[in-house]
Amino acid sequence: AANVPAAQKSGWTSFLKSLASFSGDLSGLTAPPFILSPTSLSEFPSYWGEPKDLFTSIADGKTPEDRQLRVTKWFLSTLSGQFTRREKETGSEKKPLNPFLGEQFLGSWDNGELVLTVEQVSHHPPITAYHLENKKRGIVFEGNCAQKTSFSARMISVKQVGHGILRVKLAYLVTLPKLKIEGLWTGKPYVELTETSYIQGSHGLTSTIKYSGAGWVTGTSHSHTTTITTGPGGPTLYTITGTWTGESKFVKPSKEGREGTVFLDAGEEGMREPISVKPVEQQGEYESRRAWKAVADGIRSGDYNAASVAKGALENAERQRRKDELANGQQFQLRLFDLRQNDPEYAHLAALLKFKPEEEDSWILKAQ
Ligand code: 0T9
Repeated sequence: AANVPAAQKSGWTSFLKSLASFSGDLSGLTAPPFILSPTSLSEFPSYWGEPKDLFTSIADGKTPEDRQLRVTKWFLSTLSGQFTRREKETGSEKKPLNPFLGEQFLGSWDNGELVLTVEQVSHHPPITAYHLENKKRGIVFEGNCAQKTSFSARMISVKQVGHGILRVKLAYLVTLPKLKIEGLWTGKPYVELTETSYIQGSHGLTSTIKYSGAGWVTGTSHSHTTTITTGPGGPTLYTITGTWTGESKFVKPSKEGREGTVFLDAGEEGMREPISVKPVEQQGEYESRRAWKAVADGIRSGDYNAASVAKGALENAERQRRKDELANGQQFQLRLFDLRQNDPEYAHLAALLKFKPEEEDSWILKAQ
């Protein structure tokens, strides 16, 4: 494990051992300091809003086909933020902070025109709900995300549970890709995407995104081939292939002489803008960066003892809150979202996709 600091080698080895005998929710596992991130998982939905201009311009789509292409382009352009940002900036994927129940992450782009609202709606298992909206343009992306992790063949496999629904005149169901965390043995974990995710429009068009990476012999990392068809398994209107970190082009079969032209350059400078968040002093008590400040400061400055003391204090306070709620016979109340079971819009879109949702995915969280 060449990338593990000498003093943390045994910690890393025992972390990998604990992984091997573990499946389900990794968030509770204790990992050595060098792999800890000062950022809470509740901040991750901001990746959906970072390509803010591509998101907002979905509303300019003239036809169902035009909009399907725009939704697909925006989705693909979020992926490098979601899955390679930490590795690019710090040299490896890191273990994010595990959000507490009711934790909030609030921020915006374009002086408050595009607004993100996030609430941690479950702690065990961790589930995050998010709502991204540009009111002026009449466009909303709302959803929930959770993960199911397992360990096999020297890597962590992560199945994302949850989905997003995008509304702009019509509705789009966005399913989430599976991921693998590789590079564990060398102490430099990184994410690769696998299998397939979909974008199903209520008008019937389907985007099917097939992910692939660098294999033993061939293949380029972070690759995808996306088709836009008239429904699942229907005739292909467009085929797009490339990498979700760089360029993607239209290839055969595609319409209107688009073949060979560039669809998206996800590596373009400035296409993803980080979210703006209030200074910590002005944040509410449940907001992520305020609540985790002492922990994050400790991780950033290398004072892991301070980080772990602060983390323990936060976790104990949370445990006490749950105990008090139980003793008083009251349940924790979500502050920003409502849980709705059996959302009919989701059921309709999932049926168009011929997709059988798992039970834990059949509900949706709506902003209050
Ligand atoms: C939703 C995203 C998700 C969250 C992260 C698996 C992971 C937690 C979930 C799926 C976002 O929209 C997209 C990106 C990255 C995902 C994280 C990558 C990761 O490693 C963590 C897990 C829980 C770990 O921290 C594993 C332990 C660590 C040693 C690996 C670096």
